[in-house]
Amino acid sequence: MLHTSDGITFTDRSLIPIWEKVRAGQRIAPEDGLRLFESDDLTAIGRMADHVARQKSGDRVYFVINTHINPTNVCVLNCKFCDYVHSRNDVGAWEMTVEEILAHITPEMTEVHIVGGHHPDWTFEYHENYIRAIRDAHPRIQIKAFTAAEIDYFAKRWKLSIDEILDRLIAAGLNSMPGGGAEIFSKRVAKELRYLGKAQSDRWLEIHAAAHARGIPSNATMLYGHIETYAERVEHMRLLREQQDRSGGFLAFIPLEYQISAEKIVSRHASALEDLKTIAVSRLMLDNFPHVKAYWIMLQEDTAGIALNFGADDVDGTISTERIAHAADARSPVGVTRKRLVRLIRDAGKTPVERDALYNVVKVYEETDVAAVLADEYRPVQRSRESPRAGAPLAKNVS
Ligand code: V47
Repeated sequence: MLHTSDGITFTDRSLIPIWEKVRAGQRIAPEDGLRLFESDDLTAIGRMADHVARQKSGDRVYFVINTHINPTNVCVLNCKFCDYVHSRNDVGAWEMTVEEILAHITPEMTEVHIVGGHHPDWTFEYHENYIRAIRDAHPRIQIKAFTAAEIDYFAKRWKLSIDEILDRLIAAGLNSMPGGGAEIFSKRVAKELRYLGKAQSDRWLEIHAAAHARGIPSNATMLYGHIETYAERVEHMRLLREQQDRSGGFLAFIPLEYQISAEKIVSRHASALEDLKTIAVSRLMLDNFPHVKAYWIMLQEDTAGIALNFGADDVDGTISTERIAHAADARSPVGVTRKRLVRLIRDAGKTPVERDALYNVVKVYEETDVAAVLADEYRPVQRSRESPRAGAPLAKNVS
């Protein structure tokens, strides 16, 4: 039997009290989050999440012209879900020089996202140096670098405090931090998937809080679609929501769909329905997060497009050369063009908005701009006078 409540038709009437809270702008409880995950009424859950996303962002969906740089894949860890890591002497291990890192950046980019392995021999000064080199070469680009897991590793490896690490990185040019390394905040899962050696929830949250206290905003991720339970996903969101109440610096939440790694923790990817539900429940649980990202690299573009009507208001960016998901089973391209993202957002019935790493608006794409982009006639405003660096991206974007 169908039940209609203020514009939403429910097949699962147990969701109506949750909708009443959402409509009234009240916070939903962890039990509500669990109820949503356990329900099959995906359409109603999506409509509720879209209501929240529209309240926060209207019909805007954000994207950024960016690149992901992974300076090294040498890593002391051996997480079961990760195919990216290598030992130093493995075939396929890489270690970029500062010049190689700089060669990935073009003047049109407003964000550079940097995440790497926990390299045992790279000194903290080396990391500091390439951040400073990027800042010197590209004074206006926003540098989003180092997960809390990497910062924790620098602290342990080089016996530095979190405060000193953050202060030195900020002095070198850091603007914000990515949300990786959180995985699922659960000791049980950490043990089974061999990431107990990485910053666990308290430490991960402490590092983000320290960044927020310095005016450095950050993101938060959640790796799902492996052995975690719905209750563990909800607990992960609860911890993030409470941290956001305390420190307030999270910009976006990004659910990361597990890409099948060599160890095949599960044999199939999460279904598109599961992806959409996860996006929608995050939007409903994380009432104090400004944005939820549909990360097209891991969701695939089709699902990411649908997610824009299930609570997501961001698709990340052009990315240029993604390597972490593509070390595993990612079926998406390694990067895409502005045109492709504008089309993805427009096809979802939303307004594309180009942003920088801090969500400052670079450009709202009105109808005429969308038409120009799709006709290959759009010319972006040159943001700076920096001359292009030598070298080319490692792989071509898909247009
Ligand atoms: O920390 C590793 C995860 C993360 C796999 O903050 C995997 O804007 C799925 O954090 N399947 C890196 N995930 C990516 C990341 C990220 C991406 C986009 C935007 C932002 C942001 C952050 O990827 C790692 C780890 O949690 N990961 N292996 C895998 N097989």
